Amino acid sequence: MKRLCGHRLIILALSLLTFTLLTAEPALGKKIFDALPRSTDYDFPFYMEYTASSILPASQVATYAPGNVDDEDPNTAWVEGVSGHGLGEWIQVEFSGEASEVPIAKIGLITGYAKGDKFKQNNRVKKALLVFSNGQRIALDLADTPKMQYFNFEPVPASQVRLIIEDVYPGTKWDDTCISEIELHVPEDFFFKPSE
Ligand SMILES: [Ca+2]
Repeated sequence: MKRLCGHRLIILALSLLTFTLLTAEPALGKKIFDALPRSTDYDFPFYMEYTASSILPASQVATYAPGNVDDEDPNTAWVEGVSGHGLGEWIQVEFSGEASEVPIAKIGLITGYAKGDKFKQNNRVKKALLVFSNGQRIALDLADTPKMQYFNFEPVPASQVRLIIEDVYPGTKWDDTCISEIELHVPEDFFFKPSE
């Protein structure tokens, strides 16, 4: 499902985002939503769509779709759906609409299924590779924690960002690799411009 990021949604989400930013580490860059225009004079349709190479079938109590990484709820997660650790499986986000290419300067990740005991019971990502639409690659080493982890880098202009699972911390109960949240940030001085 595409997530529409028009200004009306942005205003509604502003208080939540502000709280998130205040409680996070001092930010280099700002979340993509905070960079969107908030004027009511124009619409600025901008879409982010998460897809994945595989998805664990839904259980009776939860779904494991890729969009779960973008709901600001650490209790929901994308879970890969192949047998084994899921090495090589990926989740990606694609931008479209009025701004189809965005400079990404920072990524925040909550690895694993950050819902109580499920964190240790399932695999957490230990090493990941980011592959941007311009071909640039950035390797990430993740700590084994259910807290948000941030990675800063020189801004990469991208219409798509793919995160590939390269290594995991094995779960005690299940062999499924999970990611609960992904945040993407643009440079501090970046602001989307409305179309003419
Ligand atoms: Ca989530």
